[in-house]
Amino acid sequence: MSRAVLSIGANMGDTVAALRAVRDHFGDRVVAASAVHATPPWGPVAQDDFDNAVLVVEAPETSPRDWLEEGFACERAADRTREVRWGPRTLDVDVVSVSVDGSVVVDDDPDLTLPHPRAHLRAFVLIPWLDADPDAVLWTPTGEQAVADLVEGLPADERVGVRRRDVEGWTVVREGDR
Ligand code: PH2
Ligand code: MG
Ligand code: MG
Repeated sequence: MSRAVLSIGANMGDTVAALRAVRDHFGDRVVAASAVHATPPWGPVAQDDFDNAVLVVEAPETSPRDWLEEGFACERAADRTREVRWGPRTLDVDVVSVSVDGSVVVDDDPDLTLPHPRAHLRAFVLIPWLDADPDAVLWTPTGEQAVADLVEGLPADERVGVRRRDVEGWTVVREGDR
């Protein structure tokens, strides 16, 4: 079984519709879904707040590359353009981590570095991920770390900036709830 943690985000156009389209695309492969969280833009570009969420998806045979390609297909369907690095976008689908048959995939491929090399630093990834899976663990170069501990270690101002939203028709599914 292949299992991927996807961080999805948008800050242009109908952001919730874009996130919903990703969820619909993965359909019953979605085994956990966080609430939508409003998050201040991280990075050097001044831009609107994002809506971010985390989906955990599972399928018997899907490779890490296939998960990424499906994310790109969702981005294309949302008319995603790549004009400015870290800039505004209609949809971003990032593969945070993949495990196959319970073993985490570690790969320094520059096209798909796994686990995502900056995930452990980003409140907009970690807080929604914890919402979807309270027992989540992230492999880092210094060892496995509970996502709960990584969230604890975030600067307080980054943590409080991430606000859980109550979005009509968006059901939160916690890992293990199914
Ligand atoms: N994505 C970026 C750059 N900055 N900030 C937030 N809050 N959420 C994002 O998804 C995000 C960002 C580039 O991928
Ligand atoms: Mg991104
Ligand atoms: Mg991306």
